[in-house]
Amino acid sequence: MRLGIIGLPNCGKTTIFNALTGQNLPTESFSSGQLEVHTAVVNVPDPRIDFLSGVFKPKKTTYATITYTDIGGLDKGIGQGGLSGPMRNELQQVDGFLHVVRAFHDDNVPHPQETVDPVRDLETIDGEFLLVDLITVENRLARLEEERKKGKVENKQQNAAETELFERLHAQLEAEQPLRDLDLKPEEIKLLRGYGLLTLKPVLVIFNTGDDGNDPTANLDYDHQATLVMALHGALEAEIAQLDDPGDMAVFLAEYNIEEPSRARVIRLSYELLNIHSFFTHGDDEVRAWSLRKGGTAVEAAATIHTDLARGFIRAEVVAYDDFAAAGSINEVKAQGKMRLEGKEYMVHDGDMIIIRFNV
Ligand SMILES: Nc1nc2c(ncn2[C@@H]2O[C@H](COP(=O)(O)OP(=O)(O)OP(=O)(O)O)[C@@H](O)[C@H]2O)c(=O)[nH]1
Ligand SMILES: [Mg+2]
Repeated sequence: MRLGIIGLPNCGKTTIFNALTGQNLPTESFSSGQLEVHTAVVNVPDPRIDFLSGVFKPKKTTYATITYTDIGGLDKGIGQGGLSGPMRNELQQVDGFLHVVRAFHDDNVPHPQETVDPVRDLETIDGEFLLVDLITVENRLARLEEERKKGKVENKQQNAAETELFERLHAQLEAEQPLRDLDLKPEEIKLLRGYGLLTLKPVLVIFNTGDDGNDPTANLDYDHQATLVMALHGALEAEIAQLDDPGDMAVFLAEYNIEEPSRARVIRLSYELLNIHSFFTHGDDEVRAWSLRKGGTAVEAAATIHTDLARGFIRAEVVAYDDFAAAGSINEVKAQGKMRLEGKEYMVHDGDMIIIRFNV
């Protein structure tokens, strides 16, 4: 799963990308207005995997991952036809957004709108995305109508259903509300997948407060579905990410009175935002966390590991992580009768330890 880091010029996207990924990309204070993309994969920290790795002592330990893409070059005006093809591609391909909003004051860092105003900036990008989606929806409606007029409609029912759906989207966008606030049915979401609608994607809003003592999330009126909000100190977090030595890190955190770096929290919220959770596989070779959509079944879990496992699925042997951690070993868990045999349709829970029995 991939999250795109977006925001107005100079809000701190690359700084936060560095903080999340431990990279050290330059963050000069200038904005070329050109599309510039950087991608990195990060491990999702999970103490349960650390514990399992300690027990099984595998050759390899693999965490779940999230990919972050720093998408530079967005600015006011893209909704008025200013969105380039390559930029559109980048935005459409991600599974969700990390929307960085500048909330720090620093006279050395120019602001494209002159003043620092987080709520205005948040609404600026939101407004641009609404416009981009509006154009997409209007184009589709026009196409549907054209097909009807020309009598080219192969499936009248489908044309009518799609027209009804796109009219609903249109009304929502005209009311300046994001599409993710509509309660769409799974089949409608599936139908819309190919259109790359931006306001349908989940968003984690991150206010970059710098060293300012304010908390812009305190009185924020921003209530949307599939939307999370947090604040962090961008530059500070990027510095922390450059410290390899745990001792240095402890000193640094104490000096700035920070309990825990925000990195882990951002990654955790990213994971939550994407509506996925983890199941585990274990063995002498590898202890591994896998991501699965919430509500996913045992056979989907099998398919995540390998298509052969799904094709030849016989059953899943499942142990809840908490039961395992309490028992301390697989033998003890079995003795306690806490290993379950489950079929294809079993709904996987977060932290399930799974062995797939299969035959191909
Ligand atoms: N004072 C302060 N400056 C910051 C903070 N975070 C970022 N900056 C500065 O803001 C400027 C822009 O930061 P970037 O991370 O490059 O911002 P960006 O959004 O990637 O910018 P573009 O890619 O050019 O749109 C740099 O000079 C950073 O050093 C912060 O927390 N406090
Ligand atoms: Mg940048």
